[in-house]
Amino acid sequence: MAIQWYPGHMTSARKKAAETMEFIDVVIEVLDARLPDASHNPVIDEMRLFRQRPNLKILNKADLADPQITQAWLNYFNAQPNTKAVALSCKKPGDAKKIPGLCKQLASHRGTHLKPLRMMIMGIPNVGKSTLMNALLNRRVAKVGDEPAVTKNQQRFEIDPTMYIIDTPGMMWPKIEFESDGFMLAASHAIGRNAVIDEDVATFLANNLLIKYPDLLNSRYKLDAMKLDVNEMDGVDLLEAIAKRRSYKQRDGYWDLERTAMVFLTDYRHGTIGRISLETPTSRRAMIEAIQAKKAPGKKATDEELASTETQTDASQDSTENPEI
Ligand SMILES: Nc1nc2c(ncn2[C@@H]2O[C@H](COP(=O)(O)OP(=O)(O)OP(=O)(O)O)[C@@H](O)[C@H]2O)c(=O)[nH]1
Ligand SMILES: [Mg+2]
Repeated sequence: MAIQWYPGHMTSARKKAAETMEFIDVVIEVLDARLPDASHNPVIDEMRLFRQRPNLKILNKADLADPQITQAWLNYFNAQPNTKAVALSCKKPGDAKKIPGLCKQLASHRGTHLKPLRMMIMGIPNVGKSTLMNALLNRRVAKVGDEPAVTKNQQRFEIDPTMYIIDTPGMMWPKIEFESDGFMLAASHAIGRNAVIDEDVATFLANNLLIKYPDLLNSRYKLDAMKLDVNEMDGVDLLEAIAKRRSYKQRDGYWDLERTAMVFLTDYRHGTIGRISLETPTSRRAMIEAIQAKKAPGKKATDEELASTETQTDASQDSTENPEI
């Protein structure tokens, strides 16, 4: 079933962001470097384009993403008009410091005492917007936390007398179009836990990583030592193997897959499995084209068919050599 999450405070956050858009010069859109397009909120583009504001895209949490794939995404975004893209890790002191300079390049008419540069940080929940804000200001002005929807209100801060910056609450959009996007967002913890079943999300992630990063899984969970062949396993097999290795059993004797799912998701979220990207520009394009072809007039696909297209496209993409990375 498709994942959707649009809590009430996001409607007012959206309204407020649209109002503020009139009075800012550059939108700093924070994306998750592991899933840059799936973590892009289309509503932000609608607001930004309506006011014709330029865009600095930050591929944040780059320390957790596959570096070659991140480079492919930077090339992709930097080819877009009125847009600059950089990859960084807000946790590395100094990484965020290049942002004001880049914003100034996008709005060169601003940045004086009389006309300060006005920047607004936007993005989906839990991508690191407030962490970025704190890094830019060198002090802890905004609350951060490893769960979605920590920030509930806009906050404005002066970096120096020639520029200021606004932090905003993480925003989702009312309908996530592709089922696999919902799962990627949930795996990366951009979606509240009340909207998902952890075991389903972990199974999706496990299936995805078995195709793309079998060696990382092998070394993290010592599958070889358990005489398991990573190429012969599916997501549920992997979760069961982890449960077995850690002796996570329920009282009734079955493997505790709920606990295992949380452990596996936490490993991915903290980068303990390794540096992982869930999509590439090529896999993204192929997935969308395949779904559009199935939706074409005269060919009415079922939800199950569409869902399987999303997974298969990723599989075929990553089983061949990717010319972009
Ligand atoms: N590994 C890593 N973790 C990061 C990075 N930036 C932020 N985080 C972590 O991501 C989590 C979310 O950070 P926040 O700054 O609260 O995210 P936010 O986008 O403001 O979230 P909301 O206010 O809920 O929308 C925290 O646990 C941060 O420590 C990064 O570059 N790398
Ligand atoms: Mg925040």
